[in-house]
Amino acid sequence: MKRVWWLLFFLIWPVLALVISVLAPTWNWGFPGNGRADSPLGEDIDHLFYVILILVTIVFIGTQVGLLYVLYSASGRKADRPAWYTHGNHRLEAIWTIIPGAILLFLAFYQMRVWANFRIESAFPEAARQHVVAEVTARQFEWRIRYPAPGKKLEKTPRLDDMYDVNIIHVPAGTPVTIQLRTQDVQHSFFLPSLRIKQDALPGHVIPVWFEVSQPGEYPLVCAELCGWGHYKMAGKVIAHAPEDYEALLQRKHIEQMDDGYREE
Ligand SMILES: [Cu+2]
Repeated sequence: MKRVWWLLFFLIWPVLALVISVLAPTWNWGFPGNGRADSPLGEDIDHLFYVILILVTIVFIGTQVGLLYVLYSASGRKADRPAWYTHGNHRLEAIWTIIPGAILLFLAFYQMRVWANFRIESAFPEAARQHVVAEVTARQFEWRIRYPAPGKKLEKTPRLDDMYDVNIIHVPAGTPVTIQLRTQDVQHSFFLPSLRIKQDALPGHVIPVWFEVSQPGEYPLVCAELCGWGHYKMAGKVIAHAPEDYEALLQRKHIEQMDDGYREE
C-alpha cells in the first residue's frame, strides 16, 4: 500500500502544474494586455507561443506518465532482480534523435515568416516602411522622441522644425508605423509588452522597429535591459490615436512649438 502513496506524491506535482497553467489566465497571470496582444504581429507571436506550449505540454505529460510507470512497476520488485539497462541500441537512438530533430525543424520553418516580418527590414509591411513616425533615442534614464513636422519626412539629422517628447510616443492606431531606435549611451531595450515588441537599442546603430497598434489607447513602454541605477525610471507609454486625432495632435504640437519660438525672440 505504501507504494501507492509514493505514486500519488509524484503524481500530484505534474497535475498541479497542469491545473495552474490552465487557470493562470483567469488569475491574470497570462500575457500582458488582458492575455491578448494589442497588435496583429503580437497575435502571430502569441500563436507561435501557444504552438510551442502545446508541444512542450505533450512532452511533459509523456515523460511524467513514463516516470510514474517506471516508479510504479519497479517499486514492488525484489532487490535480487537486476534493473534493465540499454546501451548501443541504434534503433532507440535513431528514434530519440529523429523525433526531437523533426519537431525543432518544424518549429524553425513554422516561425520563419513571423520572425522575418518582425526583424528583417525588407520583409516589413510596405505601409510601415513608408511611415516612419519618430526617432526614439534611449539614454540614462529616459526615452527621447523626435517627430518630423506635419507633412515632412523624418531626416537623419534633426531639423529646426522637428518636435519632441519625453517618454511618450504618439502614433496613429490601426496602421503600421516605424520608429528609428537609437541609444545615446549604454545598451537599452525598447519593450512594448502588450504589443509583444522588444528590440535592443545598441550604441552606434539606428535600428528600425515597426509595430501596429490595433486600437486607440495607452500602452506601456519599458526598458528591458538593466542599464544603470535608474533603469526602473525608463517607463513611458505609446499613445495610439484615431488617425484624424493624430494628425490634429501633430498640427497642434507644431503650432505650440512655433509660438514658443516667437516668444523666445
Ligand atoms: Cu534603459
